[in-house]
Amino acid sequence: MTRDLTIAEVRLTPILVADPPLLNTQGVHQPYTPRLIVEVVTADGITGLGETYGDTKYLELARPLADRLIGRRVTDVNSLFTLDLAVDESRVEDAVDVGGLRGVQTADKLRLSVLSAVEVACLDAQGKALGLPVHALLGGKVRDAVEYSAYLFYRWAAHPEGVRAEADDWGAALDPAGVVAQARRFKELYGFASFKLKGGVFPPDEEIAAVRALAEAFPGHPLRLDPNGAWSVATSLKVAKELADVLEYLEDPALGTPAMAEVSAGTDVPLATNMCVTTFAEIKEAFARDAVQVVLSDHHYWGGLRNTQHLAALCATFGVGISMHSNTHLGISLAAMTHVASTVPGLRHACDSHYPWQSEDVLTERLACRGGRIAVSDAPGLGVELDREKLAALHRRWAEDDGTLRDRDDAAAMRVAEPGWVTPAVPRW
Ligand code: GKR
Ligand code: MG
Repeated sequence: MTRDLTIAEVRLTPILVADPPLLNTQGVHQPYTPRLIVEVVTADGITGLGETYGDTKYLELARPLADRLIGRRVTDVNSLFTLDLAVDESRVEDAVDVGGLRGVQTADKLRLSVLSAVEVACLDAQGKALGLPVHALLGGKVRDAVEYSAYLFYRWAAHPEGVRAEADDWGAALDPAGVVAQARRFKELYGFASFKLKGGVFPPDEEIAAVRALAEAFPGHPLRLDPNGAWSVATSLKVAKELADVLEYLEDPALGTPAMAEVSAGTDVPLATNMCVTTFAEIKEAFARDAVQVVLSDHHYWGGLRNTQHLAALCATFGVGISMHSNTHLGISLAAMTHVASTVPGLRHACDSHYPWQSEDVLTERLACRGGRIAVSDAPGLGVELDREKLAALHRRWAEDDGTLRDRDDAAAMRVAEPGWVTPAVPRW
């Protein structure tokens, strides 16, 4: 049967998703974080799903794009990236100056972050139309399950008093014992074998002690520490020296390629990044200077699943490792990450995912992680199903918000507890 794969409708649903009080160098997560769910519906009534960042600047770009997708075919993925999308430049802050957590912000990266959700939705729709999983559309999986790492955070037991938030029973983790307890629970629940600690929160000696405690509790398990560029070169080298025997890699110890290159020259501990190599334009200098040994791709800002494969090929060519970065995301993105990760031959490091921290989702069934792995779905498309009631409830929360939570701002969330808080200058230590 010939299918009509013309896009007849595009639905954009901004939502607010519960997020625990996870700490990072800029502040603390808001009680609710914005995401955008994209549905691309074909003339035949097949719906493809995509997901991306949901802050206002992404929405402003997604809305006019949605109109321009009508009449195109879900198979026309390459030409999506030739669409001329006008970005309001005032929305593109220089994140390096404010110590941003996901590297430089450019108009192009903003465009790619929105287009990636459309690309994923188109691939989901194609897969459903053809009866093929997304990994098959990407050339086929080379593994049946993708390994993920536990993503440990320093955290408070609850958001500040008086703030509307969803409660959880994880308790506080503000010292080595708390971090180890969190890691044990993650291992019990999901079987994770490697552990990443989000650092840059406490003075480096305290974070070194936490990683040491993890190494004692989980001997031989790969460990990572990621202060999001909060340290100077000297501090980075000191931490690398003290943890050299237990670290799988150190992630973005210092900010930017020149500083990372200096750190890299002074240590044998591999350096990973989701901050200094976040666009194709940044690869040449970083690889030429041997500033990073592992690139953590985020299919949202790299521009989708096929761009992630291109990135993986470049990394393989230059002998640089690849794995996946994660930011607060739901099951649609986790499914997309798992499909693309399953197709990358040289994936040798467990991928990151915040997903276990997200108690809410828009799917009928959450993705299951067993033995630290997520099975690669062979069902048509992404292999996930939208739960419309859940989507509507999370959208209602977004619609009822007075605007304070629609743009993620970890420093503003921190000011609720510490009124004088400003985003720390980098390097912080
Ligand atoms: O959500 O607090 C956080 C993380 O710090 C996140 O924003 C980073 O982008 O997880 C990310 C990372 O690996 O740097
Ligand atoms: Mg990172």
